[in-house]
Amino acid sequence: GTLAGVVEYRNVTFAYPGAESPVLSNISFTAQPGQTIAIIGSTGSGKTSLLSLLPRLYDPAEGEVLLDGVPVSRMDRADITRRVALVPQRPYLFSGTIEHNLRFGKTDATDQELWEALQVAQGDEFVRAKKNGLGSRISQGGTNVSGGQRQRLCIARALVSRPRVYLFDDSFSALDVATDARLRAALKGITADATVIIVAQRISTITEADQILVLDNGRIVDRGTHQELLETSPTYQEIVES
Ligand code: DGT
Ligand code: MG
Repeated sequence: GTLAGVVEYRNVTFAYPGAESPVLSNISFTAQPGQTIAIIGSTGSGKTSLLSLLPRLYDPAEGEVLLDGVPVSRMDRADITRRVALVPQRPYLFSGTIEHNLRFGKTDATDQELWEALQVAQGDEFVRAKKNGLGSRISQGGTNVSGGQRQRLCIARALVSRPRVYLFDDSFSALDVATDARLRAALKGITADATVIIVAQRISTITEADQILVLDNGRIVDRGTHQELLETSPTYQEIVES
């Protein structure tokens, strides 16, 4: 079908190589195209580890991660990368121009596509303000742009690649609340029929998610909408109040 991008985690347990105890235990959920699934939980609860299994940065010890019904363990990484864009928690920029960084996942993207992605990511203004615009140089690791600017460029890079599945690992935390809200509103249009999985710290980022998974010590302890969780989940209430 045209709406590919179904993500399913089926009884997934995962331990880092050499580690004794698993950081994820029996994780099961499904994310459908058009949906936004949010993952929330305290630091070290396993959010980044959970995301890392879809692009196969690691493979689970037990259970399966499926993309459109096919275990990712049977897909090659290039194929997954075409369909899944991960915006990592520590967004990384290469030395080279902004343009080079944005075209990473789709070398034939037009300038217009780059500017559209930047606009959605709330990064067009600061790029436009630079003397060389898209041709401005980024130093290795992106140390000559701010943390928030780096995040926006990495979000724009993901948008340029037009994936079926977006994974945002805490990608909005360096943005102020107003920019975060503007970015997510703009994102809605461009990701409308994609599958979006968002790890977040800030409750306001995820109140509109179709489903929120509450992670605690590597387990999904509660799941539901914001309203449902407010009524049923003590762990969620604690996070809201913190
Ligand atoms: P955050 O980003 O601070 O909110 O925390 P999470 O929820 O993203 O947690 P995560 O998945 O980074 O870490 C979960 C656990 O796994 C935590 O005990 C640290 C451990 N861990 C994370 N990355 C690695 C790794 O590369 N190697 C090993 N051995 N352990 C790791
Ligand atoms: Mg993390």
